[in-house]
Amino acid sequence: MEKLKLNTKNLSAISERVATPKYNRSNIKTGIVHVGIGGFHRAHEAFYTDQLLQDELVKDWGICGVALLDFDTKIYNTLKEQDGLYTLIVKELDGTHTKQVIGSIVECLFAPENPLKVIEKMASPEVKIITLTITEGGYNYNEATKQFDFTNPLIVHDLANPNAPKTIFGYLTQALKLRQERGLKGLTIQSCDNIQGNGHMTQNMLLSYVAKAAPTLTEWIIDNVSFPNAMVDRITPVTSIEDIAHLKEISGIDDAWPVVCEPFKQWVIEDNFIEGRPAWETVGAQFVSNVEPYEKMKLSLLNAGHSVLGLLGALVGYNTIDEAVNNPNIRTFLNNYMDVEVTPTLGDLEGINLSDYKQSLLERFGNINIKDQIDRICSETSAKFPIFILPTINSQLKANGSIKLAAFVTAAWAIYSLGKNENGEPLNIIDALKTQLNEKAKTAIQNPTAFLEIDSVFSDLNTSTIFVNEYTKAYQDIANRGIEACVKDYNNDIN
Ligand code: CS2
Repeated sequence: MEKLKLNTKNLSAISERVATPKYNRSNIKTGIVHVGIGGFHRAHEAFYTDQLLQDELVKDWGICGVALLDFDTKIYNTLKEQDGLYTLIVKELDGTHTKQVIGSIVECLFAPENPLKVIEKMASPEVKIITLTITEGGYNYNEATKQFDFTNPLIVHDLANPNAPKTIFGYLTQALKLRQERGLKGLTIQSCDNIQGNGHMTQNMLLSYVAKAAPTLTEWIIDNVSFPNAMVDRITPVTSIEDIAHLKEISGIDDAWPVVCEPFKQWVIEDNFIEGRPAWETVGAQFVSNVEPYEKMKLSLLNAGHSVLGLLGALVGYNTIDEAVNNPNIRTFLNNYMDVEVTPTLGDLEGINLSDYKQSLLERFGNINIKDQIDRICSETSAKFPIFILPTINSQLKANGSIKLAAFVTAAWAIYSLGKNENGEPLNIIDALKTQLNEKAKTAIQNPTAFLEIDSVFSDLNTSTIFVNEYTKAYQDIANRGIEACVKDYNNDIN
């Protein structure tokens, strides 16, 4: 089969092999600027929007994808080369692949190359929404101080160089300033990151920055910009070399960076869009007035569940999440964690059957076709832990509930941070705090609580005697007997 490079020119030939956009992309206006064009955005929002654009009446909601960091050069160059097109490969439970070319990213910008172009785009009148996937750590929130971190050197840089910013806060502030100066309308800034109250977080962090960078803008933002909260969900592993080769081999499509994901998808959004929004509900998103319970459920069951499987599985020597969840002892441990420690913290979840939800998570985690990388799941645990696991521990401590299993996972993380699994093989740790975590982990060999001293992660958790005792016991136990033997005992204790 002739290999076709993915680009606009070849699209009609490609449409004979896989589904392609039915709409004329050159007629679509940019209504959304999206920052962070990694796999998740392309499997989720860009997918929903592509579905929406199939309706010939919808023309105003094309996406301009912005690559914010130097690190994003590769994805920017790839998308530019491919005219914003990429293949989405859904790995179904039965092992088949559903492929389609997504066309909703109609333009792309590389912020480090031309910051003013990005600011102008965000300030342009046709843009009504700026969406973000900038990762949990990207919000610059410090768990210890519960405030915006002004000590971050990139923030110091942005305050001194407003026209050549490096962070999202610098960009948003300049763009909103232009909108205000030009008498334009405001817009919606919508986070698509895994954070409880992600809209509130975005608003609070932006307003903290603006109070220093452009204080006269504060009132205008309060009156003219909305920040909906949202729960986003679709498991999107890192694309592998094999995925790229397979697409080329089977479908003859030469796509330098396709996206692979699971079939499941969910997007629950607070309906709070000050300048209008796409009718994403027509393609499966849910608009609700209060998204908080959905977010809490997803973060503390799915995302925390991932961390449990990732940290325990990494120590045992597994590479993928399905291997970890298909180990019956680890699976039972996760089940117990969800039932005994998380469920009591969730409160009332109207309209949701929690046991079905938990069951569906086990199935999704166990999808052997996905091969979601444990390295991906454990990456940036220092930013994930305060969002995915700490709230459960805090609620349980307050209610005198069990925190034993969460303490065990924390201890596993401390041992993981030493950098080797239980077979003595090196772990590929990816974390902004990697050095600090490793130093504390080494001290923890003698004094386990040293690990809990990283207050930007644990806040004041080390002042809870109950937690510290359970954690120390778990630490010593794992260090002496290994994960699997301990997990079995923990499971027996509960059952
Ligand atoms: C994962 C998420 O990063 C993580 O630790 O839990 O990326 C997860 O796959 C997505 O949130 C699924 O919606």
